[in-house]
Amino acid sequence: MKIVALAGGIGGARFLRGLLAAAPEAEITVIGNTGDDISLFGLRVCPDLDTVMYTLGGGINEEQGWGRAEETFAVKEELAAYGVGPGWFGLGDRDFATHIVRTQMLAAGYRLSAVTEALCDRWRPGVRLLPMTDDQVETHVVVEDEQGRRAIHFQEWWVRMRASVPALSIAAVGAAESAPAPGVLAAIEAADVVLFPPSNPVVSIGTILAVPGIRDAVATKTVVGVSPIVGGAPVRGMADACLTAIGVETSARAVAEHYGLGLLDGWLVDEADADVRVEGIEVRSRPLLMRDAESTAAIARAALDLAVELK
Ligand code: GDP
Ligand code: FO1
Ligand code: CA
Repeated sequence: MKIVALAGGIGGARFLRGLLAAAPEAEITVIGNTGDDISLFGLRVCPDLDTVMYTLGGGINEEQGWGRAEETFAVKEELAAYGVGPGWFGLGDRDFATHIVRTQMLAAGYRLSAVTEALCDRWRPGVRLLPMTDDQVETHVVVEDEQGRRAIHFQEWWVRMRASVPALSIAAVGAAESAPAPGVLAAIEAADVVLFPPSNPVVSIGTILAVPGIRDAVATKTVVGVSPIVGGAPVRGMADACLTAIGVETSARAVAEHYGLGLLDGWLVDEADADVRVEGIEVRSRPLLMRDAESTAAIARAALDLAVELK
């Protein structure tokens, strides 16, 4: 069985670990969000690709959900001693090595997809990990505070401000002019089913779908999604602030309606949302908290079973 999954960071990565356990024989291609990518200290950082790579490759900081296990911060401290920021983005020493390798390869002319493949040669994530595009796409957020109205990088809004200032709008800058990375459309075409893990519907899945060609390709497939919203709130993070910015209510039903009939065939919601109905979409309720390996594999199994049933 060939499975394509779109994925953001933590929610996507944890679901994928469950999917690998639930379907060890499957050929899984992951299309990763690169809208969160940022250049810091001259280095290209790809948080969502790295979160998937480290999580599936056994190098993730499990408690935090991002960054490396057994991390140290000597470089960050030395930069701070020079007064060189930003200090609000926590890059660790081990993680820095990934960004150095990536930046060096990009500077040598390799595309991000080739760089990601090279990094995965070390981490062996057990899936084929493709960036959504090799072109630069960056999510920016328009905010207004005492400094006036301005657009800032998504990471500044999310990590530095903790989304404490409302997003007036969210834009995937460069998305409209981008093209899917090599292999992306072919993988979708060849897929038996497409899964949406419980990733952020706006800045993870939404950004991937904004790359021209990807939404249309996905729409031709049997697609099953897992709700990141449980009982009217995100399980973790501030996805509610992103949904509010695009005028979508923070509920499992509203997210399914936002993806829409043309895209989604099946939708898994938590048992807390068992009463959710969405016209034209097959909704099933299951415990959706990824507490451990077993509960996460059960969620992935349920998503896959529903997709095969709807095919
Ligand atoms: P990010 O890029 O690190 O923000 O990660 P993703 O976009 O892949 O996923 C973020 C989403 O995962 C958040 O909106 C959370 O609500 C959701 N999430 C995290 N843990 C769980 C869980 O155990 N169950 C469900 N259903 N959603 C989860
Ligand atoms: N998230 C934080 O909340 N604080 C950080 O300092 C931080 C650093 C960081 C470094 C590398 C990386 O790959 C991810 C990192 N993240 C950090 C997570 C991440 O940037 C965000 O949670 C996601 O991009 C939001 O989707
Ligand atoms: Ca992300």
